[in-house]
Amino acid sequence: MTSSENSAIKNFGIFGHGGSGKTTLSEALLYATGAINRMGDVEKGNTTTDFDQDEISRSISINCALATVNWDGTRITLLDTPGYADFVGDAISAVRVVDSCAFVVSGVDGIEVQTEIMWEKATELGSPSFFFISKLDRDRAGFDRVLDDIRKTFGSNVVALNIPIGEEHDFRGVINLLSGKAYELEKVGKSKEVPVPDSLKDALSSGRDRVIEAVAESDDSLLEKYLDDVELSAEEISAALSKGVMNRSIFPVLCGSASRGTGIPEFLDFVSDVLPLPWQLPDVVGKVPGSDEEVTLPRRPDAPLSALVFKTLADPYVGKLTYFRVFSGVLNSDSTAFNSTEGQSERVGQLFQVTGKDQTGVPELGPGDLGAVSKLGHTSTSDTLCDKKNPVVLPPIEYPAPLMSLAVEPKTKGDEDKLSTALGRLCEEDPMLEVRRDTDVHQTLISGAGENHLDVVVTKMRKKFGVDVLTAAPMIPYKETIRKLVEAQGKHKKQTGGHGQFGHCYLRLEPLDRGEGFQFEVKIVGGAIPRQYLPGVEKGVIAAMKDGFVGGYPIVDMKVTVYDGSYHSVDSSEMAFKMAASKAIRTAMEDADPVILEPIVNAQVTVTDQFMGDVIGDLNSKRGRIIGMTPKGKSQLVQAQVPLAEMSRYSIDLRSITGGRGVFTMEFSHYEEVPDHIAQKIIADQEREPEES
Ligand SMILES: Nc1nc2c(ncn2[C@@H]2O[C@H](COP(=O)(O)OP(=O)(O)OP(=O)(O)O)[C@@H](O)[C@H]2O)c(=O)[nH]1
Ligand SMILES: [Mg+2]
Repeated sequence: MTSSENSAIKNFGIFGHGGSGKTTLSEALLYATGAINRMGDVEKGNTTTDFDQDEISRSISINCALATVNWDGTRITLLDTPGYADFVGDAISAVRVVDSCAFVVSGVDGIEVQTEIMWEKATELGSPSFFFISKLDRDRAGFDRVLDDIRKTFGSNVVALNIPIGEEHDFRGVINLLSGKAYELEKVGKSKEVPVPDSLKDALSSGRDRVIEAVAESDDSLLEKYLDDVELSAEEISAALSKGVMNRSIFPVLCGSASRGTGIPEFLDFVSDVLPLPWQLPDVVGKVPGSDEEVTLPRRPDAPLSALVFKTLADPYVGKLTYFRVFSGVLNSDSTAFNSTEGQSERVGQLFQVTGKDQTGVPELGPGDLGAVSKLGHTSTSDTLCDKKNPVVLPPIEYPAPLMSLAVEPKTKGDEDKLSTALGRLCEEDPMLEVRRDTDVHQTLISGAGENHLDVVVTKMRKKFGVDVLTAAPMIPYKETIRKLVEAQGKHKKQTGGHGQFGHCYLRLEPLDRGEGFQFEVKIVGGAIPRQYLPGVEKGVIAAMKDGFVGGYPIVDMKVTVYDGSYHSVDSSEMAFKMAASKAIRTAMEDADPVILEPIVNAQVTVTDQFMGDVIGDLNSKRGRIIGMTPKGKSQLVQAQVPLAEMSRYSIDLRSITGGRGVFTMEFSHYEEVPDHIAQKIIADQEREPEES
């Protein structure tokens, strides 16, 4: 293997909605190139790129997975990505590190949300993109209908390069519109040339006209010839097609059936003939570490190294495996690299080319290569590896904020350390997972993209790290406060044989503004309470405030003044004053008009106009206050303040209102009083729920 510019290297990622057929397409491509000698099936759990146990048991992709194959002298690396929204993190990593994007669209279901979401990412990055209409062998599959759908959604420069021969169960091959040749499936992944069926001759000629028109339009010199009715040569067309794909003025459409293998050799021909080579793409742009100065690097082997880590597998037995893509320069096995994100040198051992779970040792990886290395000490996902003498940091991968949280605790007492080790490892390999300790409610919270994501995390903790956990909805950190100035006294007096106990104080409680916390003031005159007992008073106040009054939530935003009291020269102690102060607080609370406070979040919801009304209606029903609506591209950004308690399942609600087309973020804003009827419900729920979940 070599990274010279003379050898053809191509890479692309496969994106699309959940279940559109990406993994089956990957498998068919592997089979057709001879990389595997038996075609696996997602449902049987034996495909190359869905090798993880959780993927096998759920029959969906959860991780992005690599495969490197050879076709017609071109080394092709493909990256199969997950399509379900809960696992979008790995698709977002993948789109950053591939040169081109293949979008798989089901020939039955057409364009679905996740395809649009990933299309936007590819557009932001300027990645050459094309489509594969899959599952054409299925009942109710319709090539023309779906092609139309793609054109309507993504624009008029979407052009079919292949059209199908036959429909549904009779679907048997494709016609290449440019060569005008027809191919039928001979056996899986292998086709033979056949005469163009008479019934498709018109479609071939009009389809071909369309391609040539699109190609001519993408190139000024060709357009002139075209308008002058000069016939364009095959070479001119093919060169202009490649250029048009590279600069995103043409989005080709291919088609087939991955499970039967139809259209697969034609797909591979397209990849090796049309997609850009890594060094044809614009230079990589990064920054000098710790500065805003830009660095540009040509995507060539003789340039300084730049590579981006896009995935980390933290296997408790095999150790850590780091997946990266080389953009410029060459990384050699048994060398060193500089992690410019962390400012640490890394010893690099054996480099691997990866296909599914199999690794093949290689001496080097160069521009356009995606591979892996094990046992890096300081490197995590999104880090840049480079040459220490020419340091550069590539822009980090940006993941969406987590949308849903769960509280977790180990089933077995004493497993707390094991739990935190497992969560630490899982965070290393999963950029969409966040873990934090909520000290208000004493819970460990895991946050992720949705229910299924968190379910996979919990399953991994059990199967990979041997920690069984109990999960619960996160507790809402309610607080309490008072609304009236009150005064009260508390006396603690006990005569038990010898030494007695005596403490006595008068306290004044005053409400403070939201967020002001707790203030304590001493206004004792004439030594009514000797100085050494005052810390006892403050401790008693703090202890009683922690215990709460209405619902057992900590009392906040209150000023307490101790202004009088009495003592006993023998029986008084700090402890006795502590007891007295706690008692005074409890008595005072009775009359202080106490109330429960709840956290309010700022929520930002981005949706298209059609869902605005429903989203706002739903936020209103959640006791939300809409505070703004701003246009944001084709969508609207709705800003609202909503009680956190109403938002715990918002990712699910928003998904069902918008069919997955809405996104949201939220962060804590402030505390507000809970309305009476809600407060009663909080207290009732609390009484019903046992302590342990
Ligand atoms: N008939 C037919 N079924 C297909 C074809 N491609 C995929 N399928 C089936 O469609 C289902 C989903 O296929 P996958 O390849 O797992 O789809 P995916 O896009 O990888 O799904 P995620 O990775 O989970 O997003 C499986 O049951 C496949 O067997 C096809 O060309 N024809
Ligand atoms: Mg898949």
